[in-house]
Amino acid sequence: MSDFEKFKDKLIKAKSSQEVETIRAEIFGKNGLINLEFKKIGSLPQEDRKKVSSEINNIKQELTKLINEAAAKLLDSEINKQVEREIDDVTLPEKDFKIGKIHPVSQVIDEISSIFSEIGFSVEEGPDIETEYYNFTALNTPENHPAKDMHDTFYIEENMKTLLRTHTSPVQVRTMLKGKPPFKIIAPGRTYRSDSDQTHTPMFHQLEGLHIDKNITMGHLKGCLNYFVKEFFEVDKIKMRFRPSHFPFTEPSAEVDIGYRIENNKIVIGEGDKWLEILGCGMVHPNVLKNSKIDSNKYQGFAFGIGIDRLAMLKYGINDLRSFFECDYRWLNYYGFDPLDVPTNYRGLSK
Ligand code: 2NL
Repeated sequence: MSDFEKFKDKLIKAKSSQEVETIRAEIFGKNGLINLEFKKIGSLPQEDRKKVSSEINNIKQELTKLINEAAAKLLDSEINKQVEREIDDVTLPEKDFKIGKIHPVSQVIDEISSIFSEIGFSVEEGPDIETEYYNFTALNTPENHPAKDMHDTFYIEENMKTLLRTHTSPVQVRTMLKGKPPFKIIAPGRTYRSDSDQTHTPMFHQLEGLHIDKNITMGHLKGCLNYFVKEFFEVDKIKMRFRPSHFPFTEPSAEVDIGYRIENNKIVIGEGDKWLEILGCGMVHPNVLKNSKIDSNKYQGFAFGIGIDRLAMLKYGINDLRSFFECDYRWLNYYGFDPLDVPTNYRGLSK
């Protein structure tokens, strides 16, 4: 039976599992090779029928085996090729979240955002590259202020009109100019100053807060910061003091210290007879309100600024600031947080 050899050859040359299935139909279908051969038996002499039908049965078995083998082989390589193609399919649902950690700075920004969102603050962001106007002038910083010095600020252009923001306050000015009071916002982000030693890096993180409304007082500021510090350090009571200070953008201005003591070589926050400075704050200066198109006779409010990196070091016992930005994978693996454990107030921030 030459047809048998022809199909065998076709099977060997088949390039896809679908091609094999077409051949299977040509052999075993209603009008396929096998049925046609069986039909021919009726016209054969009686004595040949048994021999020929047993021959056809043998061919049938052999072809079945060949078809199944060819189909399995081709299907296998087709699946492998598909898996290879889909390995980079970013739309597939992720199953293994164990790879990668959240940097302590990101963790602390998420924690602080969660704390302030609980009392009605929303998060605002703005550009890292700022103009001299939004970074200094709008914030009531005098033309000859030392912060504006080339030694402290990274200027981008020779004419000193564009710079890397030295704080996130310009975000708040931009937000106030965009909308109408009241405002209740926080602005976390990267900030830059030309400073590099044991305790300063040229890029660092800051979070500022602003609450503008009718009849906002320093009492609100104290209550708000007291709530924040207690939530952040996850303690019930906190020793706190407001020390008079000076910033161009607030009047009056204060720096906030919290009480602490050292116990078994570890820091205990909230009690003790030592003081630690953690933030600066004050009532927004009328000139800043004016520059933000807010009527200072109707509205006033408080603002504060917190250094995130130092706060992260304090809470999570990290003693070298520069290690934050070295991108050492072992360090991140040790100090980093699980991406699935999003901080929320009610569940506990650092759980
Ligand atoms: C510090 C001091 C401070 C502000 C930041 C601010 C922002 C606007 C208006 C008024 Cl739009 N003030 N921000 C106020 C007081 C202090 O930061 O030592 N930060 C680490």
